[in-house]
Amino acid sequence: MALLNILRYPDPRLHTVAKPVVSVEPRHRTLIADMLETMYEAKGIGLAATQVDVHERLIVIDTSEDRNQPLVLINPRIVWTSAGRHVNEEGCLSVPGIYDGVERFDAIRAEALDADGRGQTIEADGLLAVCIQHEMDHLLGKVFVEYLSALKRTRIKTKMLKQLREEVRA
Ligand code: GNR
Ligand code: NI
Repeated sequence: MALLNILRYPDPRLHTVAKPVVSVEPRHRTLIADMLETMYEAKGIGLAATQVDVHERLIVIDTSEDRNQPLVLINPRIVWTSAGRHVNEEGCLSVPGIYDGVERFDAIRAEALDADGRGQTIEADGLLAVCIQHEMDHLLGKVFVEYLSALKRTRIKTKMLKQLREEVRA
C-alpha cells in the first residue's frame, strides 16, 4: 500500500483523456488499493486515476457515512440519465479549498467493470450520482472549475498558484 500524489489544478496533466482498461491486471489491483488508501487519507468521496497521473478509465468512490463501502468502476459508461438536473455544491481534491455549484443529472445508471473485472450496474442518485459524474469528467480531462465562469476560473488559478508558491517557500 502506498499514498499517491494527487495532481493539483492547474496542472496540465489533469486535462489528459484516459484510455480504456484493456484487461484488469495485477498492476490495477495495486493501483486500486493505493487509490483507495489515498482517497480515505485525503477524506475524499471519490478519486479518478487521472488525479494520480494514471491515464486509464478507473475510479474509486466511497460515499458511505462509515467509509466502509468502496466502489471501483473500471471503464464506466452512463447508460441512463434522469430528465431532472440540479445544481449541487462540489469540491475536488485537485482544487483544495474551492467549492462551487455545478449542474448534474439527479440520477444515473452506469455500467462498469468491478475490481475483479466483472460487469456491474450501478443505479445512483443523490451524492453518489454527483460523485460518479464528477469522477467520469476527470477521466475525460475535465475538472469541475471548467463549468464556472472564466472570471471565477482565473481567480481560482491565481489562488492555487499562490498556495503552491507559499508551500514551496515554507
Ligand atoms: O471528495 C470529494 N467531494 C465531492 C463533493 C461534492 C462533489 C464531488 C466531490 S468529489 C471529491 C473528490 C474528488 O475530487 N474526486 O475527483
Ligand atoms: Ni475531483
